[in-house]
Amino acid sequence: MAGLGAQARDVAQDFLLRFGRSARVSRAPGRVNLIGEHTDYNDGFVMPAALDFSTLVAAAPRQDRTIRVYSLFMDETRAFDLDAPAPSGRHDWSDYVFGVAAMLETSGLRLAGADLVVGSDVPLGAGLSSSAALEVAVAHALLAASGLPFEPVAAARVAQRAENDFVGMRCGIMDQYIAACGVAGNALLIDCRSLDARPVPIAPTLRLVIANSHVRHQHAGGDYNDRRAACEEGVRLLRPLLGPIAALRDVTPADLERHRRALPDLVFRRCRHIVTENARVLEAERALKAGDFEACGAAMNASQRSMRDDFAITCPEIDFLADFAQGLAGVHGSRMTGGGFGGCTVSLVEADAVESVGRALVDAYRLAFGLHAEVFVCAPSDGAGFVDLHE
Ligand code: GAF
Repeated sequence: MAGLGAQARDVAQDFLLRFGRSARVSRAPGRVNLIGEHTDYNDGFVMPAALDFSTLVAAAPRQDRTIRVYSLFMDETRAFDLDAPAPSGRHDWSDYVFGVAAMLETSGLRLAGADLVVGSDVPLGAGLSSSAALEVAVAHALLAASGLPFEPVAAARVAQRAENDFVGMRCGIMDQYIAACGVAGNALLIDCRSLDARPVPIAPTLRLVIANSHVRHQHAGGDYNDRRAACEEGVRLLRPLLGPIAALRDVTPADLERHRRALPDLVFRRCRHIVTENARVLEAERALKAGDFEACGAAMNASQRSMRDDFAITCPEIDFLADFAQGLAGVHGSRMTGGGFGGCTVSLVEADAVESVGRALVDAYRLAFGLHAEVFVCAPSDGAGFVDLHE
């Protein structure tokens, strides 16, 4: 992988050749979630880290109100008129760009037109949040081109709205939040209700090892929204029994067990994943801060079982990678990361075991499925900002 400065110079150089003037380069990272899956849209807790893979957007203002964007990956250009915005996306990669422009405008800001060139090394469709990285990098670039300040939490909310209302994916706030607010060397414990966050240092002796199953996740296609609907159904059925609860965040595991018979079994199990996962996120934070890596790993392993058995968002390839990693020396815990139905696992690994763990995962996965698992180590990075072209 080329360094960030070199990648940014490539994107800026393409911009110069294509549009005949110079540009500044904005960046936003993909993410890996250590624990807390599908809890974000239930007002709960999550603990992601920003990746050192990122999306870069070279941008400069135009005199009119057109947004013109070229994607290096797609080798395509698209344009959008800020004065005649489409109400929703058209199932195109540019939806993530124009959705953000449209939502920045509906939030009351007036944008300048801009030319953009987009490049990225965030793996696509791997559950590492390439779409949030694009949205937040575009928000940063468009605000800068308009001379407006980038306020990270507000930008994350706008980017989430772009995905909910323009793209049509009912995601929570986690991915956009960590892309905007990540802190190098740390995971973030995010309270998705208050939108407060606190850094959780990743000890220097630990590594976050990601294994890409290369099974593509399909959650834009409806499974994700189905899980969300089951959680909402649980809240609707529990409200008469528990009083004015707003979300599953307000339900304890004991509450849920007490009223188990008031819920269809499937809804009960979906809700059980969420209420127990919230508790596991807080336990994992406590354990990481106390240096109790065994306990953090145990919470991750329990999360994997809950995603498999109660929330039903894993798949055989992912279950294999997580189970296999859990049995290896030097691995504290392992689980699927992200929305589900494929994608990647994340393992908490002792630094000196990283190489043997990576090799063992690749070999075992090839033997079991005939597939190559790409394994990489994540260095938790900062959230969105400009890239210094001289770095
Ligand atoms: C996807 C969504 F975009 C997030 O909001 C979150 O719900 C995640 O799946 C599951 O934890 O990445």
